[in-house]
Amino acid sequence: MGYRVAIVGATGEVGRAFLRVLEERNFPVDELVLFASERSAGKRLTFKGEEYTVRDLSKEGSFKGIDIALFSAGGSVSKEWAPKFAKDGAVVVDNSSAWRMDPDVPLVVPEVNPEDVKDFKKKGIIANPNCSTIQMVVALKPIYDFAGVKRVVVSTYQAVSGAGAKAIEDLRKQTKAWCEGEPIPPAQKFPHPIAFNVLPHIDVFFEDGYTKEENKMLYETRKILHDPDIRVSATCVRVPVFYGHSESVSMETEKEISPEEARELLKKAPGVVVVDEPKSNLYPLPIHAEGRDEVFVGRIRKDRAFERGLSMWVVADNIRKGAATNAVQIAELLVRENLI
Ligand code: NAP
Ligand code: 3JN
Repeated sequence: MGYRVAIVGATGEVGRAFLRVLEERNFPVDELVLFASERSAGKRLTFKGEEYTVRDLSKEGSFKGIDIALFSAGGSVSKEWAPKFAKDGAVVVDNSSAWRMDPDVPLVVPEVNPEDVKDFKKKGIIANPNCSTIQMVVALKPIYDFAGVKRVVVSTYQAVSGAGAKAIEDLRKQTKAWCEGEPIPPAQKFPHPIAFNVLPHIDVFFEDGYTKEENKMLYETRKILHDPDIRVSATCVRVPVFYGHSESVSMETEKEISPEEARELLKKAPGVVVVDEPKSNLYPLPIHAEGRDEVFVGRIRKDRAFERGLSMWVVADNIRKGAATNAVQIAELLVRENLI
C-alpha cells in the first residue's frame, strides 16, 4: 500500500532533496502533491521519471486525502499551514523551528529517540530538529547511553546550503568574481562576504550574546535526550563550503570512557560511520559526506579540558541527514509502526 504525500517548499534546497530521498529510498508514494509560493506555481519537478506541477499553497482550501505532508518552507509557513494539513487528516513532518519546542509535538531523530514518534496525535505534527543538532545527537547518543554526558562544548562549521538556495548562489557568484578579479557582489543572505571568509553568526543574536541557532542546539538536545540538565554551549559558524556541516564536539562524561571504547560504540551505532585514522590523513570531510545519509565521526580523543572528557569531529550532509533524510526516516518510522 502506498501513501499520498505532499511537499510544501518543494522548489527549495530541502524540498528538492525530499524528492531525491523519497525516490532513492523507494518510499511508497501513491500520489504526490507539490506546493510552493505563487512565485513558483506552474514550475515542473521530476519524481521517478514523471513531471509534477508545483501548486501555489496560498490558493489551496482543502488538504483532504493527504496522508503525509513534508514541510520545508520556513517557520511562518509552517505555523500557518501545518495545522490546516493536520486538521484535514495528514501527519505533518516539519523541518522548521516553528513547532520544535512545543510540548505537544515530538522532536525526533530516528537513531536517537524513535519511541517519541508516536506522540504526534495531539497536534498531528512531528518536528525535525535543526541540522546541527541532528548530527551532534546521532554521534552523542551511544556515548550518552554508556557513560552519561554532563556538558558539551561545540563549534560548528556550517555549509552555505543550510541558508537555502540564495546562499548557495552567493558563495558561487562571490567565488567566481574573486577568481576573475571582479568586485565581490553583495551577499543576498549574509551580512558579510562569505567567499574566503568565516562568519561567527547564524540566525539572530540574543541579549546574552548567543544566537538562535546556538540556542536550538541546547534546547533541542535537551528535548531529544529527555535530559533537561545537559549543558550545551555552542558557537555556530558559517564557512564557505557548499554542502556538509562539520562540528568540533567536546564533552564531559559522568563516568570514564576511553577513546577506544567510544570508537567501538560509535562503530556499532546506527547511522554512524567512523573515519578515524588520522596518521593516514583519514578523518571526516564535508566533501566526502555530500550526498550521503550517515553521520561521519573521527578525531576521537581524550579532551584535555575536562576531568572525564572526550572530543570528536562530526560531519554530515546538512540537507540530507540534517533535513530531508531525517524527515523521510520519520515517515518510514510512521509506516513501520502502523501509525498512518
Ligand atoms: P530555500 O531553498 O530558500 O527554499 C524555500 C522554499 O520555501 C521554496 O520552495 C519556496 O518556494 C518555499 N516558500 C517560501 N515562502 C513560501 C510561502 N509563503 N508559501 C509556500 N512556499 C513558500 O530554503 P531551504 O533551504 O529549502 O529551507 C526551507 C526551510 O526548511 C527553512 O526556512 C527552514 O525552516 C527549513 N530547514 C531546516 C533545516 C534543518 O536544520 N532541519 C535545514 C534547512 C532548512 P518558492 O520557490 O515559491 O519561493
Ligand atoms: O543555517 C543552517 O545551516 C541551518 C538553518 C536552518 C534554518 C534556516 C532558516 C530557518 C532553520 C532551522 O531549521 O532551524 C530555520 C527555522 O525554521 O528557524
